[in-house]
Amino acid sequence: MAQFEEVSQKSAVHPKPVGLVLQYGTAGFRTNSKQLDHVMFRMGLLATLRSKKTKATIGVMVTASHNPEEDNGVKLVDPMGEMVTPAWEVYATQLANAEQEELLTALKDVIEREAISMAQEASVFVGKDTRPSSDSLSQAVLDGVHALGGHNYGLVTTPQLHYMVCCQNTQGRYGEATVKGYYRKLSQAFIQLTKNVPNRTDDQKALLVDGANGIGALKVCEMETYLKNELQLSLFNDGSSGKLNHLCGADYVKVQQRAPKGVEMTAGERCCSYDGDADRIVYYYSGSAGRFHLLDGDKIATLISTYLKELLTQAGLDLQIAVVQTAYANGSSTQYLEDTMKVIVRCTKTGVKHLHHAAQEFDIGVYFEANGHGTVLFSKAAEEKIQKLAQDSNTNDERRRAALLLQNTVNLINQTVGDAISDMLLIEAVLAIRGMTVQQWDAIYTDLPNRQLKVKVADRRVIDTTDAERRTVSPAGLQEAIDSRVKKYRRARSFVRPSGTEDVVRVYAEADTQLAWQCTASLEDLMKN
Ligand code: 16G
Ligand code: ZN
Repeated sequence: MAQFEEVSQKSAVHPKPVGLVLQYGTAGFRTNSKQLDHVMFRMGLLATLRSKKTKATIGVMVTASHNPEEDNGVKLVDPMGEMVTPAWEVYATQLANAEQEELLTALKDVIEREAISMAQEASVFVGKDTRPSSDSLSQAVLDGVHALGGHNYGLVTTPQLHYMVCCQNTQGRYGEATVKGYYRKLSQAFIQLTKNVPNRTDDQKALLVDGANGIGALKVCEMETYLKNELQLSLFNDGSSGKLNHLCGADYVKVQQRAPKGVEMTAGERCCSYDGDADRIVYYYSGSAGRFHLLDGDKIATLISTYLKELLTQAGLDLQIAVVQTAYANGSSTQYLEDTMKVIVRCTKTGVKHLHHAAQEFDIGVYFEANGHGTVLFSKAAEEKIQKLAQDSNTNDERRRAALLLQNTVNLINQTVGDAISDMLLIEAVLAIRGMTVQQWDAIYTDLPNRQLKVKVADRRVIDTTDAERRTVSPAGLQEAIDSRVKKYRRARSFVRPSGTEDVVRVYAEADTQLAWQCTASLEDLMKN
């Protein structure tokens, strides 16, 4: 077939280095950008097949998120804007690792197994971040997609791409499948939410943003005019001079627990950091004694779920709300959510797809990783109930007001995936509506001191975990060794897990004193030996 001949010819332009083996990991393929040209081309092919199979638009995002600028990566986005289904992750790995002469066989194998009709049309949306390598790599994806109906969005944040794929496949019901449509929908919802808040001062509207020198910085600038001064942003690390993710960005701030380079913050000012593709956000401020205070994904989940629960009560809506976390969630946050707020808490394995999936089981599922990636999912039934009440002119004012706030909140949230810009607007709206300062938000509960580090080992795959990565089952004796260390400290908890994105083992510990430091150090020694 002519199609396959074209694949053969074009794949020769994107040859695979012999013997190179890569894995479709937690967030797609991710490694040094020099190794990725053939992977991009092949992911263009696979996205086209996925599109034919689902008869829907599929997304391909070229980014390595918070990784160093030299790296790059690629992930596929399914029709509703979610991560590609696991069976196709396996195909992705097979296709990426097929040697040059095996590529056609591997491709035909997918076509046969999935019974794909090659006559079906395909549509693929491609997005990229601001890395120097993203231009040529996204071109390689497009070569794979070639004439089969690909649409190139150019520079977008990861969540913008997810959003547009979802809009396209729901015939506009979720919104318009353009970047402008995204700005309009979110900004309108934000303005609706904040317009009735009395006496918002300029101070309350002010927010410092660290753009990690990435795509989020460009996009939040584009959005600003739509916000009509309801939010006054001061942007740092906007990409004009600094290097992507270098000493800045959400991952740096969360892991180092310190302010990013280049942000001029004064005591008490609200600040936030995005990561390199703007799907994560963390907040922070500097306390009176210059102490750094971090408000991570757990604090964000708590703020949002408290707000939603309060509105549900005011609206008299009986909807079940749950918070989904991972092993990295600070023990204090879990305790507060379960004991004080009395919401259901679930713990899943690390990686957005696991949290997203678990959150779908509830009327309202708030999910956040401690690293700042998260969003809120509303079931169809929940959305309908909210909408119905918001439009019901027979209901009393308080209930109606709460329902309208809920309705605009739904519109402000990017339900396809965690989104730094959407999360930022939601947090700003919640703080405004509840009249809270960042310090009051921080004081909802106190984080247990914690620390995470990474350890290089000979083969990280020998570590196998269970119970949402909170315990190890192999190698034998490891869990016992961890237990014996942890029991020396109060309110202590610790775990180790192999990273899904780097060749390292991650070690986490928390305890009610800074002794968490000693605990991780001792585990580090253990892992090295
Ligand atoms: C990826 C995941 C993130 C997870 C991180 C863990 C997505 C979109 N991103 O960045 O959710 O926290 O990997 O990395 O799923 P690790 O396995 O190296 O610790
Ligand atoms: Zn990211």
